[in-house]
Amino acid sequence: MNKDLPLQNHIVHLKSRTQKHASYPDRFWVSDEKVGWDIEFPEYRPVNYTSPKVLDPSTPWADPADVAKIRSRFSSAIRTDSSGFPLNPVGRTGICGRGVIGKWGPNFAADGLITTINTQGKILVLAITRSDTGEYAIPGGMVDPGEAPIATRNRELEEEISLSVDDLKNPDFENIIYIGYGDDPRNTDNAWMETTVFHSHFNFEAASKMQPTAGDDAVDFSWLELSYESISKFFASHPYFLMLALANLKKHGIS
Ligand code: RP5
Repeated sequence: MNKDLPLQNHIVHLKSRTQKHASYPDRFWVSDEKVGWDIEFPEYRPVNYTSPKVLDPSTPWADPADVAKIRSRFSSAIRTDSSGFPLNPVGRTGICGRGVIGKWGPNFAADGLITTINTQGKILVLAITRSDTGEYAIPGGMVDPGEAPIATRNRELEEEISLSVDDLKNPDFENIIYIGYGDDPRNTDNAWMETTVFHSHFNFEAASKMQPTAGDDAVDFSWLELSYESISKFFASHPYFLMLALANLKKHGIS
C-alpha cells in the first residue's frame, strides 16, 4: 500500500462518495476533481435520502426534519446552502438529506485507539469487527448530549469490548491525535461525522491483562498487527488515524 493513501483518501472523502451503505440508494457520481463546493458542477443532482428512523419524530437522537429549528446550533464556520442546509465541509457526497445520521451538520464521535508492542516487537492495535460493514475498526461511538469525548471513549470501550476504566489506567502515554472530520460511508452533503481520537499505548504486560470481549455493535475483536496492509482494511477514516498513531509512536521513540 502507498503510505500516503490513507491521508489522500481522507482528504477527498473517498468513502463518503463511493462506499455503498446497505440502506442507501446509489449516490450521484462525484469524481475527486468535483468534490469541493466551489468547483463548478451544474449537473450535480444529489439523491435525497433520509432513513425512516431518522425522520421518526420519536427517535431521541435525531434532529427535527425542519433544519430551521436547529440552525442556531451551527457555528459560523459551518457553511450553509441558499436554503439554509449545512454543507459538508469536505464537499459533495452524491447524497443530500441525512441518510442514517441523526443530526444536521456535524455529528460528534470519539474513538479509543489502543496499541501495544508484543514480545516479538510487533506493534498491535486493539481492533473490533463492526457488525454493520464487517470491517475492522477502532472502538468508538457517538458522543451523548453533554458528554465529554473522553467519557464517550471510556463508555464505548466498555460497551464494545468490555474494557474498564481500571484497564485504561497507567498507559505508557496517552494523547489526542486527531479532532475533526471523519470520512464515513454514512456521510451526506448535509450530515457528517466528526471525531476525537485518543491514542493510548500500553506496555505488553498491561495489555495482556486486559480481557476484551466483543459486545454492542462489535461482533469480534482482535489484537491486530499494524501493517500497511491491515491498516487499509479499516473502517471510515481509521486508516488515516492509524497512520497518525504510528507517527505518534515514533515521536515517543517507538517504531
Ligand atoms: C466513525 O464512526 C467514527 O470514527 C466512530 O468510530 C464511528 C461512530 O459511529 P458508530 O460506531 O457509533 O456507528 O466515523
